Amino acid sequence: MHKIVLITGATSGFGKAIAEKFASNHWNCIITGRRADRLHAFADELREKYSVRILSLVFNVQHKEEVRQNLYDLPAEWKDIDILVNNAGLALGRDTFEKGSIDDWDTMIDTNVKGLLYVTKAVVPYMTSKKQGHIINIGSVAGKEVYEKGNVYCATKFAVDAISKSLRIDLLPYKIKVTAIHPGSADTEFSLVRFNGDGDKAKRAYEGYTPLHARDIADITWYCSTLPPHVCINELIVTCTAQGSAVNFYRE
Ligand code: NDP
Ligand code: 8X3
Repeated sequence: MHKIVLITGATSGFGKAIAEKFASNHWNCIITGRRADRLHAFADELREKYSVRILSLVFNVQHKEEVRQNLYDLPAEWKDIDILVNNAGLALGRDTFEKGSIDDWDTMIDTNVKGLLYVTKAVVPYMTSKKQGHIINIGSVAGKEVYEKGNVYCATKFAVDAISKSLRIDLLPYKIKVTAIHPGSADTEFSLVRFNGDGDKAKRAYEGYTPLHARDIADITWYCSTLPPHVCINELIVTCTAQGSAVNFYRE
């Protein structure tokens, strides 16, 4: 019987690579995102390449009603979710606090914190009912150390860290694993989004060193997901070799 993984934010970057990793290992996948064309095309590609079943759900994690409509009461064949990967998220801007945009703050908090909570609240009942499951939250080194001009993005990722720790405790009676993966700089669409589509600025973020690739995070997620039932990686910080903290890089 194929296992089921639900991955939020699978239209690009980590989420897309994680979906491909699980599909290539014969897992059925529920993939989500807002960009419908990309999501459905990716679903077709995975079905074609790996002969697995894919459910693609287009919704915005910021809106609890959309989350409710899409994830509560899933079709019977999709209810048995083994793993939830809370990956959808973003940074907007890199400004000092006094120059920051309140709208950007709202979007980051509504996506990275409230969106993760809404999705988790919808999916946890499928896991508690069978006393089994695994929730993997994608945090960040920004949730471990604050850095200059990181303010609200860092705060949202500190929240992901706190939610992961407290979920792990609350869900102990249900034998549900909770893992937080905290990546450093990775070359995805993340910087393009952060710098509002400015490709030059985004490129500069990765200049002079080899950043993490999305497939590195997919491999690590896969490793965390395939350990024996009694083993749970609580949290894991991973950077590229050229990054030594949230802000220290060796650029050549
Ligand atoms: P990408 O921009 O490549 O991917 C982000 C994904 O999140 C997209 O699939 C996007 O889909 C989805 N998403 C964003 N907002 C929403 C929303 N409101 N509703 C639904 N889906 C949404 O970036 P990454 O792959 O790098 O980012 C994935 C996660 O990793 C994020 O949580 C990010 O904070 C974290 N991270 C990234 C690092 C990096 O350097 N790249 C390092 C550490 C952590 P769509 O736009 O179609 O909705
Ligand atoms: C993304 C990595 O260093 O831009 O979470 O905060 S960083």
